[in-house]
Amino acid sequence: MSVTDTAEKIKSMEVRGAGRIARAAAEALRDHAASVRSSDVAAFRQEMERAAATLVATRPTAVSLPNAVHIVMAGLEHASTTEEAREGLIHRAARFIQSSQHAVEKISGFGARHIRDGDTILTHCNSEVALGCIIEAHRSGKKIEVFATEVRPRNQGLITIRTLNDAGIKTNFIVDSAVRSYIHDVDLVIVGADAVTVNGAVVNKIGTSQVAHTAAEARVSVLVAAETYKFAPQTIMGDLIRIEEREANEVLADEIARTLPNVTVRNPAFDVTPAEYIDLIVTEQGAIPPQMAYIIIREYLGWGIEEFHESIGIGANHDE
Ligand code: RI2
Repeated sequence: MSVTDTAEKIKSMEVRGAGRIARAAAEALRDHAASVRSSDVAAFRQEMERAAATLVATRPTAVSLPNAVHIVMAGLEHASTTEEAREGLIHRAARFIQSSQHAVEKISGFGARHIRDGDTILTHCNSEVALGCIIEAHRSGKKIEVFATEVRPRNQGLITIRTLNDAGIKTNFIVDSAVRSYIHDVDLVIVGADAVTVNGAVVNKIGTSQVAHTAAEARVSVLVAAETYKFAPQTIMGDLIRIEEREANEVLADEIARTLPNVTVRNPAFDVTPAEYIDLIVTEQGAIPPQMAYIIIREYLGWGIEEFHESIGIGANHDE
């Protein structure tokens, strides 16, 4: 798919979910690299940077998107010919897509081990990896039941219940505001993540922090399933994750809004759950307490650290 089409589909949420967005961006860069005709390496690089910027600008919150783009674009400046630049980029894109899929499988296996036979799990929104854990537990023969929220305003819960239904998992579908009414029937909350910050806070679909707060009050564990490329290196440097605020008409139809001139619709797509409400983050490298987020950023997203060191004058080759 072209860069423009991919960007459009990510913006409109036809392609959605932090992992899927990341893979779609890598695919678009790969296809674009294959089609750019320029034989001048500087012009090729410039064109790829333009494409990368178009993709990154589509949705501001899921760091999987800029992380994926960064991984695919890395080293482009060292290529001396267009062919070398093209081949390198196509190779990195393919490797990213493959390792992203592999990470989903690994997290599903690790996460499933935290689910016990007879457990009831609550999930919010539609997370490929969170569902992977639940489905893997079911596949391994554990008898489980799920509560899935509706997820206003985009109703991603509908995708979740279809997937759970097709997997043959007993599922209860509830409105978002019913979480506290059922939390005592729940043994474990599992959600995905759009971003994990250096202090272990998890940015995920709006309502996740209410779910986690409710779970903490009821002493129900909260598990976050997140690939390492959802951790945000820029938060080391103090940058905040921007919470996307989407169109008002996702919440209230324009014709009704027009009759209510004193009403402003607010529609943040994500919220922040502090580390203290999270028991574990399950990554493809294993499960960590959220307070260890810095280690993941340092070990697996080292480029963020290098940039940090450069920014404070330690130098890019500092080897810690
Ligand atoms: P996976 C989604 O965002 C949801 O917030 C979900 O929890 C998160 O991405 C992670 O999804 P949106 O694109 O990568 O629906 O686990 O706004 O599939």
